[in-house]
Amino acid sequence: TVQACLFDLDGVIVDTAKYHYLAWRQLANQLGFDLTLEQNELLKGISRMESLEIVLGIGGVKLSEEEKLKFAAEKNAQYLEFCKQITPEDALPGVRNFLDELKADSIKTGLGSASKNAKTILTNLDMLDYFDTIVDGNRATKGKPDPQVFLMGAEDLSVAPEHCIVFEDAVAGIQAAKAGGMIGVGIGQASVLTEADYVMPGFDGVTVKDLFEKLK
Ligand code: B16
Ligand code: MG
Repeated sequence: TVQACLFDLDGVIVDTAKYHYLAWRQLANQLGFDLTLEQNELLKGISRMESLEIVLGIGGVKLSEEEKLKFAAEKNAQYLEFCKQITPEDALPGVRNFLDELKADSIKTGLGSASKNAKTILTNLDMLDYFDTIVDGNRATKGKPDPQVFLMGAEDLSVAPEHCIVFEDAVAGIQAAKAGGMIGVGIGQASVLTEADYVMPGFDGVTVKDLFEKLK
């Protein structure tokens, strides 16, 4: 039986992936190369500094530690600038309703995000109090695919991992869920999220009852 649902933020609750991409691409361009949408897939669910390493690897650019911190801060400032336009309307279709249904069914909810900006974004969405616990990039020390972020969430909620569903749009996030012994529901394409237990394009029209039936 499912006792808790843990949600990734970027790409599951809100489409901030496009802002991350724009900000990383701007940085890449500044360093003299381009970043494709396909390459951006590699950055989903990955921490800021690890993402920077991947981006620099793509461009074959070597920087000092000091420069890396400077560019990461610049990327984040640019990202936050884009995020200012996020309003409650930007929650992805069906997500709010799904969370309401979970609450009505007394199923606990948590956020498990690699982002250090998670609370800012949830505040812009006016969704901070939709979650019984929030584990973000400020609390977790290990990035996905390490299960830490989700295990901390399950522990906060006092629910055993096998009774948790994780909703994730990133390959690394599904790997984290599975490594933690949880059910991994992919948000996106089955051809990309091959390790997920079940994949759906989003929450639009999805009811808790129907989904739980499908996972049996
Ligand atoms: P920040 P999630 C992740 O969030 C993003 O998918 C990933 O692209 C980003 O690099 C990471 O957060 C860190 O974000 O720079 O805001 O701390 O998908 O785990 O909610
Ligand atoms: Mg994500």
